[in-house]
Amino acid sequence: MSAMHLQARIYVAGHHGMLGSAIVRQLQAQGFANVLVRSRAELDLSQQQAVADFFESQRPEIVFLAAAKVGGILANDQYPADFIRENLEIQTNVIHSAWRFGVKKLVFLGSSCIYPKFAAQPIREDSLLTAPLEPTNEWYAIAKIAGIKTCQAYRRQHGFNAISLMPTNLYGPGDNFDLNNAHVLPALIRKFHEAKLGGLPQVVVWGTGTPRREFLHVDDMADACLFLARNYDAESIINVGCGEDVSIAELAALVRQAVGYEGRVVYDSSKPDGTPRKLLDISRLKALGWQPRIPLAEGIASVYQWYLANIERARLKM
Ligand code: GFB
Repeated sequence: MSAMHLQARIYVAGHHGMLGSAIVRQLQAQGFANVLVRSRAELDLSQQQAVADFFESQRPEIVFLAAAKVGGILANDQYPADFIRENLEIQTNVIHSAWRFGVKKLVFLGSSCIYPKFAAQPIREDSLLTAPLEPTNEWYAIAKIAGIKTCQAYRRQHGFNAISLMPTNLYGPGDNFDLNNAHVLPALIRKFHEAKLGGLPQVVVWGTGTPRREFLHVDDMADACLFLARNYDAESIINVGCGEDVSIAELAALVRQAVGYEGRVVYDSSKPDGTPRKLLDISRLKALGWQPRIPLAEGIASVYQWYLANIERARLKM
């Protein structure tokens, strides 16, 4: 029987984050009865002993490791020490304690930025570590690559059943709308919304508008996480995406339309473009029988509605 049965004790690390909270919603919707969560105040995942104590006392059987320090292109570029250290600490502590205290399956969440900056498109799993990374986020990427290798090493040496999923750029309810460290999609929702309200003549989009990105709704990602926890048991990483990308200019047009803004879009090429293209090859995932459900335009419209309804509690700092 799969370890993923409805009574299994399932720990979601990072349940306040956009992906962690979507995984919790998905587990509850599918009838899992024993979902464990801890806030950062209750359990600081950077503290090795605290993490060990938690695993020893709670004995989860399944772990979704969605806790991470994440951010958009500028935050990655500005805080390299935080991105590499916090991610290394969190994942090392959780993976080690999960193995030590008998977890039956661990699902590690990586990122598509682990692939080389100029990887052949769409990006296959075997292009990992074949060429240099994109400099703006190499610190985060190196930490995530170390997480993948940690999972593989524990599988080889200890027979630990850890799998590593590589999501494309995610978006959805609970996203970060702070313009200093948001990813592009929530940043544009906020910029167009505030320009509409303020009657501003133009919205500034960073970079040249030509980079291409693939966007997956976080509810689709959470669904894929549960699907792969049930159906995937291998050392190799596996990509999770929707198989289609858009240019940043096309994305801006979609968000502009969803928000109903009528002014101009201008580009600030003093801001970095980052990787020119990041489209994942999802043929391995498709072959297992999974596919996404939420089209991009529909997803953007629903996130805009979420933003409007949650403007008070959305993360808006700047
Ligand atoms: O989403 P984003 O910050 O991350 O930026 P990456 C994607 C593209 O959108 C870049 C442009 O070309 C940005 O220059 N962009 C345009 C903007 N306007 C904006 C804006 O207002 N805010 C932001 N943030 N971007 C991240 C990595 O790379 O992707 C992380 O830094 C992680 O490590 C994440 O892997 C998924 O796709 O370039």
